[in-house]
Amino acid sequence: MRYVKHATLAMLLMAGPGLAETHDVKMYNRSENGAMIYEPSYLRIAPGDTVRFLSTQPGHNAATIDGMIPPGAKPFKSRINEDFSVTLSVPGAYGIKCSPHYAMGMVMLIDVGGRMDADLPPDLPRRASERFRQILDARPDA
Ligand SMILES: [Cu+2]
Repeated sequence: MRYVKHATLAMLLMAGPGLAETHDVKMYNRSENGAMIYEPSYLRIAPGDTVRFLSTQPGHNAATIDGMIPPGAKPFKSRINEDFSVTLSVPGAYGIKCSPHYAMGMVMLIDVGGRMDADLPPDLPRRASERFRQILDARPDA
């Protein structure tokens, strides 16, 4: 009986909003890691966490890439030069692009809920595909 009570409390705590985190992503024309780049370019977060895209340098946005969000997840697209927050609850891999700099390879990957192997669609711009491969290879447990 006592165990059940504690398990219920633990479940309530895990489901509560108090433990959800916010992760900042800065959008740069140039950082020490390259040009047209999200910092960081890879995030692993828990379902229900929020990602906040910061317009650190002007000219960028954050939008989901068609075919690179999990089934049931909602696409989003922020406005250029806008700080934008989105809460991601559906587990899976989210490919994010900067609309004006997609062809220049300004993309990032958000893994919600654990290690997900992102399938790269075959029709990505070449430089976006290259950066995704770098991101995938550089993951902590790649
Ligand atoms: Cu950009």
